[in-house]
Amino acid sequence: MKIYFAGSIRGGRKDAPVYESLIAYMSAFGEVLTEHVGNTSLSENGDDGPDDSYIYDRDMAWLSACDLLVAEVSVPSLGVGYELGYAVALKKPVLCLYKSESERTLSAMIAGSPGIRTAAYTSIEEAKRILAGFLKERYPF
Ligand code: 6K6
Repeated sequence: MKIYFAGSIRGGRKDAPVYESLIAYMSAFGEVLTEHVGNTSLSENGDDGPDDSYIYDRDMAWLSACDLLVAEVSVPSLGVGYELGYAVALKKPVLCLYKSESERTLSAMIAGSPGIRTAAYTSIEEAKRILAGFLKERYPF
């Protein structure tokens, strides 16, 4: 199973440790194509990395190749929103996780999309349980 994980980079790296932990958990179920999203030493700017058109082309190729997309959307990100819309257009199964304590209300374009399953969580353990249910539903082991 090829899993595309989406999380904020230039939108802000506050939740990078959460992404890291979710990616480590999902790696037991399949291949996470976008492991770098959980790299806690990645800066918001990425000036020392590959250029933007290289990143876009590579990520779009991974998005086309993935079996499903999981996003953590507590920190709003333009890139994650773009990826979500693209994955829905490709009819990929999509799960969006967000922290229930978040002071923001999830965008209606995410919460209202019939192609996106959304789930709030209060702890990493709960997020992992939701993830396991979503992944096993599609790929029973
Ligand atoms: C490192 C630091 C900043 O930029 C980098 C290298 N950039 C990226 N590398 C890989 N994927 C990226 C990069 N920038 C954005 N993405 C994709 O968009 C990821 O798959 C994330 O899910 C999403 C984050 O978008 P922004 O708008 O928060 O950056």
